[in-house]
Amino acid sequence: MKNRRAVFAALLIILPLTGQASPACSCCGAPPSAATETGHPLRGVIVAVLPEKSALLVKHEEIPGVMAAMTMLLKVDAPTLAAAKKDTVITARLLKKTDGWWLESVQVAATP
Ligand SMILES: [Cu+2]
Repeated sequence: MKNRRAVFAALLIILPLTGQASPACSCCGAPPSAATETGHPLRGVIVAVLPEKSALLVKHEEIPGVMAAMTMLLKVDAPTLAAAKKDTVITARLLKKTDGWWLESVQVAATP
């Protein structure tokens, strides 16, 4: 039953992928704390704007208790996406939703 084994192997590969269809951080597998309801303050730089994913690639600073500094995809709403520009330093609220990590209240940060 070589064929059956191949199908099983394929499922093993596909299932974890569909389980995180949204681009959550690999290091952020920890269950969200109650604090994620209101989100965590985030500061970072927009590395890329990805309209096809409704997301921004953001290089963010450490968020204590949530995740280390990293570059990751963060979903945003359409107006935020339209206004976003590469290389902009932003502050925002980071929220864990069922479909992944979102940024809300995105604002251009004052750069020193
Ligand atoms: Cu992250």
